[in-house]
Amino acid sequence: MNYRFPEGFWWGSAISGPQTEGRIKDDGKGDNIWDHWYREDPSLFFDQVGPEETSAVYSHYKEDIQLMKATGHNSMRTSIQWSRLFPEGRGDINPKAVAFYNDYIDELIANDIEPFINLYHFDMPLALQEIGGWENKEVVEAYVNYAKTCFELFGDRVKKWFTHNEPIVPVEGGYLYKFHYPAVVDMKRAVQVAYHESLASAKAIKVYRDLNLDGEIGIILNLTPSYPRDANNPEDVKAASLADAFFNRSFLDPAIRGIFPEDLVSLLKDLDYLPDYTAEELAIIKENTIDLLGINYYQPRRIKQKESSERLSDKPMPDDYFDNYIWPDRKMNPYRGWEIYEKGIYDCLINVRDHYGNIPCFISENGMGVEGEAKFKNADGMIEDDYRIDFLKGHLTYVHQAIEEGCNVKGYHLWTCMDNWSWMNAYKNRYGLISVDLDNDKKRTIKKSGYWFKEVSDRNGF
Ligand code: BGP
Repeated sequence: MNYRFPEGFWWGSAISGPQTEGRIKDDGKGDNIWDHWYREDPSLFFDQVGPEETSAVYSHYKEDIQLMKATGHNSMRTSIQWSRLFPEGRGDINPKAVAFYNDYIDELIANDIEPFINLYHFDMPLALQEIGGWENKEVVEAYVNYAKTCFELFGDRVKKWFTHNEPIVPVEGGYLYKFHYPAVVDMKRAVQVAYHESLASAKAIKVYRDLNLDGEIGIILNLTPSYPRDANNPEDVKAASLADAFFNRSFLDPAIRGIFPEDLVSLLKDLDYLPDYTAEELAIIKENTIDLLGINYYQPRRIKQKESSERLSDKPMPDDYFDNYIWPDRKMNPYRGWEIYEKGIYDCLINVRDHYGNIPCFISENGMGVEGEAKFKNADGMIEDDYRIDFLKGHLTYVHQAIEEGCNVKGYHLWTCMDNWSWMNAYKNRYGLISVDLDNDKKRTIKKSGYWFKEVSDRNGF
């Protein structure tokens, strides 16, 4: 074996409630922004597959947990759906949701799979979006109440909590680049949303600590290391650093240091785009930082100084400060259109070691979405996804190196366990260790990578 990981390493995968559970009649779930957006315009979604369907984990979780075992999970992350627990986002609780999550959590634990629970995975309850979603401080309060309810209901058994998954994504998707509802382009509003997400996170952490539960609380951030085209060109370096401020440090700094990055604050101040905030809120953010960081890594960001005069909007946008650069040597995942750069995972970890106090962390998502995987099925009906195994090996080798060099990495979770519904891309790109046959009653079949992953987990290395 070439790469052995530390004792007790977390092996598993991440999923989310809205992408896997599905809805069934009388389950009591309320609408969230995805239910609403799909109803409004199904054509926005690949093959017009919406969020009702997904992989029907709500009714299949018992057999799915057996599949998690069979693919080597000792831990897994999912999210509670806010609109399942509170159909209106606040007010009355849905008792069927409580029963479902209790049973799901108990079943995981009974099968020696530690549940990591995330509270917000892009799924704003519709009733709260109607009053402005993350733009409204009332929604921050509703979120804190939802978080507290989850800690009280499930915190006796769940020991790892996360306040958000990729909080920059609702900012980008909903308020800059139109791939989440409400799909507006307005950087001032985007800044308010981002600020309120950080505030909500800190307030939830405070509530968690006040409850004195025995566990840890963190956040999951998608980090995109920003590489300048030319490291010797100060203009490229400055542009890459601003991209890093917008998309990485905007959440890393408040989550771990309790403050916002100075360069970003001064840029927003110049634009008169600082959010509506109070000194008391800033103190809450300062005092309530995370215990544990989840890092989602998919792709790097390659940046050069602004050269094109093209603007995405007549109002300010992050893209006014940099241009994306296409590295001629890049290796692509052509299906998702993302660069595959294995060393990026190492660079993220070294950055956390050197600039964020080497806080305990883990890889909370990393994976490869591929379209048309059915063509890789062998005679027994198993998908032979050797490309995914190569992808995993490439990234795990760098995770191992980072650990050797002192990074405080506790585990590796792949995106994802079973093929699932990916927002506007629906089921276009498949990421799972296990396939889901949508034409055949959602039949689950372990892929070659699933067996490979089990072996790695059993041996704690490869
Ligand atoms: C991450 C999200 C996941 C998942 C994954 C795959 O950003 O946390 O929810 O969707 O990306 O990306 P995509 O579905 O866009 O291909």
